[in-house]
Amino acid sequence: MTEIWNSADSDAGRRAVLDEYKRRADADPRAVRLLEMFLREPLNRLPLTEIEFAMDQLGLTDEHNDVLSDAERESLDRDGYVDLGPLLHEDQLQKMRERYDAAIVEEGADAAEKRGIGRIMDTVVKPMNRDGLLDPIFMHPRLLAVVRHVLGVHLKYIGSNYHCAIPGYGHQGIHADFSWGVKGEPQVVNAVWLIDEFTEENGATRVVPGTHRLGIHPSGDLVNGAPRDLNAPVDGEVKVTARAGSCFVYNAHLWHGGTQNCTSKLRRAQHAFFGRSTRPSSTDVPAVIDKQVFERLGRVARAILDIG
Ligand SMILES: O=C(O)CCC(=O)C(=O)O
Repeated sequence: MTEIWNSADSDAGRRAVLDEYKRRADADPRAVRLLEMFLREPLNRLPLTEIEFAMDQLGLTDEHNDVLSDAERESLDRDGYVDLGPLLHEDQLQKMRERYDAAIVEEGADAAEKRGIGRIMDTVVKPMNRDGLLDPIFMHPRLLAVVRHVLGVHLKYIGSNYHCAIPGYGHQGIHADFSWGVKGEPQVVNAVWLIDEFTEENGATRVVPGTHRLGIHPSGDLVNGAPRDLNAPVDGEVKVTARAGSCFVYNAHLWHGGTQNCTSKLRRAQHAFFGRSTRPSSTDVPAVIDKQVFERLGRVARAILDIG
């Protein structure tokens, strides 16, 4: 997939290489299916004028808007991520913690827990967001300003999940979230909302500044001629430590991963994912959105979710 994606700069070029690959006897049907999904006709559900309207309402039409500072844009371009600082108040955070803890109990530990990480998929479009408590997770203008800087105005929400490192767990191998094609223009931007403070000890995310510019996925990288040990520390990696309520946002080409929570408390985080309007979503939003959530959303929120 990576080879085909990187074989051309345009989708037309990639389609031509994919057509050739499909004729091969050893073509991998899963790879073909995934690439075809990506390279099909534009997959935006709403006309692009809706997201243009939303960006205008949020003051984000102009790339040089004042929702982000020049220093933040520079740090994003240079390092591949930016910490936007605390954007949620303590009372919001306390309500969110209670909401997530209750949802984990309701969904059941078996369904939610994966190797010591409590997870709930699609949080912001589920009934748990009927009152809008989680709306800032996908709608905060500062977060959307970062997404807009990386992807342009034609962006959309593609998924969200709650991610809670349980005491003793949380370590992940170093990875990039766009598993193929980390060369060229990014297709995805991800945000991590700190529902609890991230410290050196409690499983803060590690990132390797600047790796979004390497064009190499860590799983395809060699160290002294041998495949990289994805579980080992990477030269130059830093932990993103920050106050509860902060949001850090990264280009999905950036190398990063969760670290072990060495405290006796939960490390709660909420992730939100964004892609280009015309590309496929990880979540089929119209299929999973709760009717009451949908009904209370206005035109700007619906444009970001790309649902009408
Ligand atoms: O929450 C974190 O610390 C990072 C999680 C992550 O990178 C992932 O689940 O892919």
